Amino acid sequence: MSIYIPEKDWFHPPEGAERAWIGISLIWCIIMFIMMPYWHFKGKQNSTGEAYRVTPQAFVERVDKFVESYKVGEENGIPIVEPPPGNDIYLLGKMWQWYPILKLKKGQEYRLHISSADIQHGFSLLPVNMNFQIMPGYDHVLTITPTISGEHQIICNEFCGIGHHLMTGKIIVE
Ligand SMILES: [Cu+2]
Repeated sequence: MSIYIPEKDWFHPPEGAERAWIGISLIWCIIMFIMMPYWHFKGKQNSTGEAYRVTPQAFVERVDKFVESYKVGEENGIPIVEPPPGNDIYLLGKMWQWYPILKLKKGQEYRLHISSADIQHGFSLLPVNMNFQIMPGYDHVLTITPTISGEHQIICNEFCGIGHHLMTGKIIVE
């Protein structure tokens, strides 16, 4: 709220430093705008947004069938699953674990289906800074080719309740 009535011709076009800063911020906005689609393709960290509707129950059934078919071991009660390369593979987020542990072959392509059995979770693969929102009701599909062998930790980066900090998982690449 102004105390004084503005003079009649109150508008003066920006000049000097003000003009320069408007120009700089505008150019930066345009760079950021171009970077978004550019990095989507060049950065190789973003999914193309391939997702399908699926009920949580139906997804859990698929995961159970997948685990039953390719289970090779167990760690702390969580099955280790080694599917043949090229296959559809499944990962379920639920309060509060990532299920099951996936054992994959380096350099082979897989179709990774991720979904949640209950509420929203955040799939975060370390240390390669890949982050995806995992929603119940959506089968989020990522076409992946593991390039780094070793054990990769998955954490949940979307607060999902009292056990959120315990919600870790694992992908083994060999
Ligand atoms: Cu969480």
